[in-house]
Amino acid sequence: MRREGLPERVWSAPGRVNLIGDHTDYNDGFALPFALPLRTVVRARPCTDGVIHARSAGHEDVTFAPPGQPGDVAGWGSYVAGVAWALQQSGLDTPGADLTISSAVPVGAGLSSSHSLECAVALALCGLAGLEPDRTELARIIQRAENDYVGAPTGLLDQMAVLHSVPDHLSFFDARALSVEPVPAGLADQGLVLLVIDTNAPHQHVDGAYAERRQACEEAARRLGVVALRDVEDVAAALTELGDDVVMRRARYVLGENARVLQSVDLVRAGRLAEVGPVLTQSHEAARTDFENTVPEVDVAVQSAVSAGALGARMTGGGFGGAVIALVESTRVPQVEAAVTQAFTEHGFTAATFLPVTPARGAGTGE
Ligand code: GAF
Repeated sequence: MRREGLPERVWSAPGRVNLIGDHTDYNDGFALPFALPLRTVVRARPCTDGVIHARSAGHEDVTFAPPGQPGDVAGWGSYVAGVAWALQQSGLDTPGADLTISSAVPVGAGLSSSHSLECAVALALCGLAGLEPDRTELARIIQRAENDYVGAPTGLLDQMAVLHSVPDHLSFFDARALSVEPVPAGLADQGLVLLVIDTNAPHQHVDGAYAERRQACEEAARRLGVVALRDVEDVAAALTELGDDVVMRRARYVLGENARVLQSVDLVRAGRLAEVGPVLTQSHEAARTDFENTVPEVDVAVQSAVSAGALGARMTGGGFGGAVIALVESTRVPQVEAAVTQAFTEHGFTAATFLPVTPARGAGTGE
C-alpha cells in the first residue's frame, strides 16, 4: 500500500566532466574530473509495499520489488533497479519508494548521465531509509550496480566525481588510494572558461569497445608483471618490453595519461591553469592515435577549437563519441564556438552544442 500522505523529499546528483585522465581509473591511475552544473533530480516518497516505482518523462514507468536479480529490469530502469539491488547486496536495507526522476544531463555525451542517475537514486533510497553510507563506500556499491546489474565494466571515476566534487574545484582522483582532493580551479581569476562542446555523436559503453580497451590494459599489466599499469616505473623500458602492437599502444596512452594528469594537477595548484591547455590537446592526440577511442566528430571539434585559439581541448569520458572539453580564454569563446560550428557544417555533421561550465557541487539533498 502506498503512503501518499508522506512528504516528498528531493535528492540530486550532477553529471561530471573529466578535464583529463580517461581510462586511467581501472588501471589504478589518476584523473581530474569536476561536477557539471547539470543534474539528475529524484523526488522520492517511501512506500510500505516494499516495491519501487520509478517514472521519468519520455520513458516507460518501471515497477519492481528489490532485490530481484540482474536482468529483471532492462533499459533505463536497470540503472534504478541495479542501485536498489546493489544496496541490498551490500546489506543496506532500503524501503519501497515512489521515485519521480528528471535529468538535465545529456545522455550519451560522455558526461556521465548514467552515474548521475545512479548516484541520485542511491542517495534517495538511502535517505528514505535514514542511512548515510560513507560516500566512497557508496561509490563502490554503485560500481557494483553498473558492473554486475547493468553489465558495463566501468571503473570508479564517475561515481567518485559525482559524489565527492565541490563547487569551483577540480577533483584530483587517485583510483588506487580511492581519494579525491579538491583543487581550486581559479577559472575566473585567470580569465578562463571551460567549454563543453557536445558533438551530439552519441557514445555507448555497454558495447564491446570499452571492455576491449580494458582487457588490453590488463593484458599489458600482466605481460609486464605488475598489478596495474599504475605500477610501471620505467615507462620507456616497459613499452620496449611490450613490443610494437596494439597492447603496447593502449598501455602507452594510459601511462602517458597518468603523467599528464599529474602534470595538470601541478599546474592548476600553481595557478597556471592556462598551461594545462596544451596538455589537454596532447591527451586527445594520444587517445586518437594510441587508444583509438575517438571518432571524426570529436577530432574535428578539437582541431577546429584549437585552430580558433582555444588553449587546448580533448574528448572527455569513455569516448567513441560524446563531448569535448576545451580550455578557452573568456574573450575567445565566441570565435571558438563559431569555428566549431562552421567545421561541423562543412563536414556535414549534426550541429554541436556549447556549454560554458563552472565546477559545481556534488550529489546531495535538494535540486
Ligand atoms: C566511463 C567509465 F564509467 C569510467 O569508469 C571511466 O573509465 C571513463 O569512462 C573513462 O575515463 O565514464
